[in-house]
Amino acid sequence: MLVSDIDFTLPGYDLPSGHIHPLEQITSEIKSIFQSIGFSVAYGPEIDDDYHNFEALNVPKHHPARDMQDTFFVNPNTVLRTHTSNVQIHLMENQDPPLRHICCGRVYRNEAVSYKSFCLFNQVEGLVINENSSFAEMKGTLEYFVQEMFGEGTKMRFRPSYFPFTEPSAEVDIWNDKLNQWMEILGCGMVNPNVLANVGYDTEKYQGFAFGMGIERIAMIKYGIKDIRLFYQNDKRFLEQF
Ligand code: 2NL
Repeated sequence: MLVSDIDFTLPGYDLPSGHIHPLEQITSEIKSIFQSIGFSVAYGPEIDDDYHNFEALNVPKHHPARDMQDTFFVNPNTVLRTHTSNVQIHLMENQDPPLRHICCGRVYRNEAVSYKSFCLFNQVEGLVINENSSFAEMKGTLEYFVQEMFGEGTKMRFRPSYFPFTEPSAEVDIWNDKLNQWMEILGCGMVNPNVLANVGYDTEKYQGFAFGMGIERIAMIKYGIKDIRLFYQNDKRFLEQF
């Protein structure tokens, strides 16, 4: 074939391009929403000691979460983090208030795998510490988040709950019009003074609020995904829908 036989004006081949994983898309969206109201983003270790994952967070020695059935142990004093709160403990140890951060990343749970729970999932947690943070400010912050994430006018409610690291604690539900039911999307509360004392903060001067949510859960509710394992199978038929 001669070079003169080639038609250089023909369009080239269409190369298929990859795109961003749905979990990363949702994480970016959540980060931008909180960054727009002054939160910084923090990261930390996925393998940590018992102290930073449990003890400092006021999770008592015999709490069920510390059981072999719920936590992956690297050795008796080292775990795969079960939430991203360990990052916030490191942050508070290294930085004086005020604090206004979210942290995101992978967390691990030694649970039976099913359509609704996987041994690994992604979390976003937020932490605000200053001299006058309040439950009302927490409600306003999370209401803003829900309206941005799920659309203006999304109906939501706060429901009393319990976590060792917050007191009082609440869970947030949003109303799902299609399924005609409330869906739980996150947990939150005022940081337990024991946690503040553990990192050396003056509990007479400082208070704060915190919240945590599972990213897969947010994505499943937002897009109507029925099985958490789909996020981890890299099936193109699933991924190409996002
Ligand atoms: C959930 C609930 C929550 C927190 C996480 C937190 C962190 C520190 C101090 C106090 Cl350092 N609290 N995090 C608080 C309440 C709830 O997560 O359902 N996550 C998936």
